[in-house]
Parts: sequence; C-alpha cells; structure tokens
Amino acid sequence: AKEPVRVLVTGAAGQIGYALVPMIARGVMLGHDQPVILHMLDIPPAAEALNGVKMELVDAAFPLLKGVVATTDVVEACTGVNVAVMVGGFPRKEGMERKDVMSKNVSIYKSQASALEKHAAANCKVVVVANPANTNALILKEFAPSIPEKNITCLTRLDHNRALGQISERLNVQVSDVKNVIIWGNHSSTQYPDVNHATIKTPAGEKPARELVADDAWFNGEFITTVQQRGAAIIKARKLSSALSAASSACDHIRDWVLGTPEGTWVSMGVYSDGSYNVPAGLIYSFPVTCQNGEWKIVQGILGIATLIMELTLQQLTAY
Ligand code: NAX
Repeated sequence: AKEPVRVLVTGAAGQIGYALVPMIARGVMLGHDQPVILHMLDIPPAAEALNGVKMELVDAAFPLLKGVVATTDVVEACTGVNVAVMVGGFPRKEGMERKDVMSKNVSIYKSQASALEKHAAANCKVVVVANPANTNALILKEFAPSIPEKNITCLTRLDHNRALGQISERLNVQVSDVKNVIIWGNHSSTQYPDVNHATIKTPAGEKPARELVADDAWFNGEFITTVQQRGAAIIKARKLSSALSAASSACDHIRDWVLGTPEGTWVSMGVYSDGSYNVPAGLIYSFPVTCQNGEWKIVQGILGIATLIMELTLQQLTAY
C-alpha cells in the first residue's frame, strides 16, 4: 500500500475549503489509490467551524483518509506536508485600498512561508489560491528562499477550465473534447484567455476551435470578456464567490502537476517566469505548461500575444 501524502489546506473553514477537503479525501486530487492525511489551518475566530468540518470528514468515512489535523497553529499545520493549497488570506473588501490588502497578506504569507520552509516535507509543492493569487505566491516565494521556486505556483486553472467550458457550450461539444486553451498573465480581469491553439476532438480528427465556430468574432470579444468576468457573474448569481469550481480546479492543478499532463495536452499554471515570452524573470505569471515526473515546463514556441494580434490582423486583411 502507498504511504499517505499529507495535504495542507489553509482557510479550510471557508467556502472553498468546504468544497475542497472532501474532494481531496476522495482521491480527486492525488488519485483513487493514494491515501491522504489532511492538514487544515484556519484562524482562531474560525476554529469552531473548522472543528465542524473535521467532524464531517470523520462522518463521511472516506476510505482514503488516514488522518485529519485541524489547527490554528501554522507550524503544526505545515509540519511534514507534501502538498500545500493556500486558500486562506485577506481578500480585498469594498472600500479597501490595494495597499491595505497587500500589507495584510504580506504578514500572513510571510509567516506561512517561513513555517513551510522550516517544517514542510522536502520538495513540498505549493499552490496559492487566495487572491491576489499571483502576488501572494510571489510573497511566499520571496519569504521562503530555501523552497525551490519551481515548487511555488498559483492557480489560474479555474480560468483555464472556464475557457474550456465556454467553448464547449458555444460549439456544443463535450468539454472533454476541448483542449489547449491558454490563460496568459494574472488571475484577474487583466488575464488574456487565448484560444488560438485550442483544438476540438471530432470524428475526423482534431480541428482548431477557430475553424469550428460559426462566428469567429465571438472568440475575439465576448469569449474573452466572459472568461475574464466569470468570477463576478458567479458572485452576482450566487451572492457568494466561486467555490466548487475553484476547489475542483485546484485538484486539477495539483493532479496534473504530480501525475503529469496527457501527451499533446497543456494546461495553464501560474509559475515563476524564466523570461519566456519576454515576461520579466521572477514574476509569477500564467503560462501554458506540460508536466512530467512532478515537474512543470513552460511550452515554448507558441506565438506571443503581440505576434498573435499581428497575425490576426494579417489574416483579416488577407481575407478581404
Ligand atoms: P472564505 O472567506 O469563505 O474563506 C477564507 C478562509 O480563510 C476563512 O475561513 C478565513 O478564516 C481563513 N483565513 C483568513 N486568514 C487566514 C490565515 N491567516 N490563515 C489561515 N486561514 C485564514 O473565502 P473563499 O470563498 O473560500 O475564498 C478563498 C480565497 O480564494 C479568496 O482569497 C478568494 O479571493 C480566492 N479565490 C481564488 C480563485 C482563483 O481562481 N485563484 C477563485 C475563487 C476565489 O475567489
């Protein structure tokens, strides 16, 4: 039997946490033959709720779940963890300046970074979900210099999955037949969802998504804004922000990172830039990546956005 993997979820008493921990305990994140021990961290005002989540995990009698640590102590939470999903943080609230949120998150991520650095298992893989996700990941990377920078990532897989979902709905195809969209940049409304390399599996082989859509203009306008503003649309509808889709996407992110991406498929991950595509080195930025043997690699040689826009203009010109 496999040794259990220890998975930390911070902010585990929150809404994403509540959707995420049962997925992990069911093997959605690390595989259906991989036992897990859950480490759940939250802050003292949420301690009672956190304990309630622990009670429900016990009640659900998950066969793969070999233990639960529910704590408000950051060191206890981080000790021995192999995977860390950072969901807790201080989100920007109405009327708050960006710099106010930043300083709160700097202190949270600074202490969590040093606890992970000192107490997590060697080669612990980290994904930051809490917004601003790119920035929080960067803070974590800066304050945990002994954790290899390739091990610190942020979640843009939700945006990636939203793009797949929109294409599937629009083209009336199965979402599992759509692949290779790209989210460039941030997890924020300034991200660039790119469909120019996306393909659809058809009985006649893989076809570019752009060839199959009746109205190509949709891809250049409404598609992009729908993906960029999907988070806001969910809040408007649910009066709460995305939780089940965020949790499921966090599982996808870790699963593909640890177990690998299928041949010919890439996914979007926020990772530190090595200067690829002229993105300043050291930033945490969303790129198309493939994963193998527990390591991600930025897909090279895809037309950059500037080239791409030029190309499109040329295509439009030659079409006349
Ligand atoms: P909730 O407010 O429901 O939960 C957050 C939890 O974090 C709370 O239980 C809170 O007590 C806890 N927390 C606060 N400070 C903490 C600390 N220092 N240590 C440990 N726990 C702490 O928010 P939820 O809806 O679960 O969202 C969590 C975060 O995910 C937010 O920052 C949100 O903006 C972000 N999101 C990121 C997404 C992404 O794709 N990257 C999408 C969904 C989501 O909006």
